[in-house]
Amino acid sequence: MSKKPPQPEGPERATLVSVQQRRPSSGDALAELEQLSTSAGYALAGEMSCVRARPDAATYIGSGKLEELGELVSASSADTIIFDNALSPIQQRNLEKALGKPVIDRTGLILEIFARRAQSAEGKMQVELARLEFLATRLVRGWTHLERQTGGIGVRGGPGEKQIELDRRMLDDKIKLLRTRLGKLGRQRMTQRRARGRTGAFRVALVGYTNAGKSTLFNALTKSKIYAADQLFATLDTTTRKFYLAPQVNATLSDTVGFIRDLPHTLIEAFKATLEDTLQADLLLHVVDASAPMLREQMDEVHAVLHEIGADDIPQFLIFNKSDLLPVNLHVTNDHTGSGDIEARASMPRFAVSALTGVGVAALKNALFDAVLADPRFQSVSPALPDTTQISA
Ligand SMILES: Nc1nc2c(ncn2[C@@H]2O[C@H](COP(=O)(O)OP(=O)(O)OP(=O)(O)O)[C@@H](O)[C@H]2O)c(=O)[nH]1
Ligand SMILES: [Mg+2]
Repeated sequence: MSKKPPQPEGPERATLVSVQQRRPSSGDALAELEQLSTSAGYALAGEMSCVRARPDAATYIGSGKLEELGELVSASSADTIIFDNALSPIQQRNLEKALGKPVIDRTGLILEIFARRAQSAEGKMQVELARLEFLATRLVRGWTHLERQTGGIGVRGGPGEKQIELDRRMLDDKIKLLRTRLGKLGRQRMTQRRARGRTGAFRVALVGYTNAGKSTLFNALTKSKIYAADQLFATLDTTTRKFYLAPQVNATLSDTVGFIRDLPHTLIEAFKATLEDTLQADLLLHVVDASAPMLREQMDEVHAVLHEIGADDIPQFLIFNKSDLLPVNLHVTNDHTGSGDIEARASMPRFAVSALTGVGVAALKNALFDAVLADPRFQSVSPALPDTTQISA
């Protein structure tokens, strides 16, 4: 029996692969994959991007590129290969066999990050549910991560049908159990939500692409110190705090998990309950990283997820954050509508802010106060401007 080679010190090294259907306009697909990989704790060991109109059924990239990738992997002594594209179980297996290393795809990578970041019991259960559901789709054709544990990579033939049946039953049972537990938590939250509803707070929720600066803005608005960092999915669990707008106004602000292109559907499903809870808001602050090259695509993605969870009819402010990174003469509110339902978005109030430096935050608070005044529940609130000395204190 061969001995396992000694584990290399430091983080696992990953070679990144991105396949585009058409010639890419920029290297942004790889840039985001880099961010995802480092957020999951990988060190980067080489990158490869290529154009392919149709994925190869067996290996996604085709034999010529696979050979090239093999050379790159051994030259850069990578431990893992990460694909930006969704791989079928058979493609993943063939690639692993050819490269002799674990291969993961974008969905697997995002699930890894979520698994690392989940803090609350509910968050952990949601991620586990998403992971098991993803795994269940991989049980087709007799290859699973479970097989890796029992048989190992490269063992000829898959596990017998009986084994697959057992694995599937085990997975199904676990999935059912998690769903029941999450359902119970959801009902508890519903009760809490009703209780909160009676208190009549004006509820504001932050939404946006991951890394847009939601948590930083949350801290700026509520004078809190929740975790904000230059990594994707720094926030997984929702945080809700009261925040000050004016003496008679009871307002709450919620920070939520960020969105990303091709967010695995199992994750949206798993997080739906928490998101739905948060998105019972009176107003959404859609935080956009105004300095992001893919800003339009990111905004479109957020609108798509909001639509999917049925939150696209909640009034929305567009917050163009990180204005400090933009050239001073660029007027952020011009040409920042995004594509898609432009008409709906054109009417959304928009603000340029820097959550980091505080520029524009007071103006945003004023607008929030106006939004509260426009709400029939707060008709008795005096329409004086909020106490700005309090705000900047
Ligand atoms: N220059 C600049 N950086 C900012 C600003 N706001 C946030 N950042 C930085 O952007 C990075 C991401 O900020 P977060 O607040 O964690 O972003 P988030 O939207 O909560 O991200 P996730 O929770 O990962 O989805 C951090 O490094 C922040 O310091 C800003 O106005 N200007
Ligand atoms: Mg955050």
